[in-house]
Amino acid sequence: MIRLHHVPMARSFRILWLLEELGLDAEIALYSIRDGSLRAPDYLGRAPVGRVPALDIDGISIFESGAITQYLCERHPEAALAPMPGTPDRVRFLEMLGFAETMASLVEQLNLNHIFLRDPSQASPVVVKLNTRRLEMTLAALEHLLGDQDYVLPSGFSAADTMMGFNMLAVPFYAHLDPFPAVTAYRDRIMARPAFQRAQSRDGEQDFYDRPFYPIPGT
Ligand SMILES: N[C@@H](CCC(=O)N[C@@H](CS)C(=O)NCC(=O)O)C(=O)O
Repeated sequence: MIRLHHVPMARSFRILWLLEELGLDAEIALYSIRDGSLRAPDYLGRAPVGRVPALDIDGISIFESGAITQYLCERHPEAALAPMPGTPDRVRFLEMLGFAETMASLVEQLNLNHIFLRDPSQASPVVVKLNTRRLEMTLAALEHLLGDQDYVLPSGFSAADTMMGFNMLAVPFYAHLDPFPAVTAYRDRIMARPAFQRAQSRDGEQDFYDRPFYPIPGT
């Protein structure tokens, strides 16, 4: 049995969705970022810094969403969700796995400042502004990369999109998408995929965002 260690609306959604795209049955072990369960010794044995996702599969446990994504693509070459080494889209695919994390790490900084600080007055408006602007830069880059493509690779849907997909859920809490029409259309397109919708129906209730948008303090 495959088991996904998951927090609703977190990077583990990438894997939840990819498993659906691959038609793989998986059990979900649910955690919360707030209750300390990710720091339990048993969980740290799977994911050494207590983050999700981790995936139990084939008698091993894997952490890091990019590594899990590559492993699942290699395990299921028939699904053709990753261009193979030596094929034209391979470099772009690898870039996008990393770029999805560049974007997600900016969301993470904003989560820390806006949501997870115990004393919200400790949030730094300068750091929030800087990270928001850097996040907008990643959106501008994605807008340019997409151009008139449907997905991040010219050849069509791939596991680079399941990596980027979680970002499309989280980014709108901190950056407006209106200036980025290709990104907006991309977000609508991925959310319309049946596998995305099945993943969303299994995602669970998130317990951190409590409003639709978090502006830079003082703006
Ligand atoms: N680079 C890692 C990042 C994983 C990560 O930071 N996950 C967040 C949720 S989106 C987490 O588990 N945070 C818990 C914590 O920081 O305590 C990956 O892509 O798997």
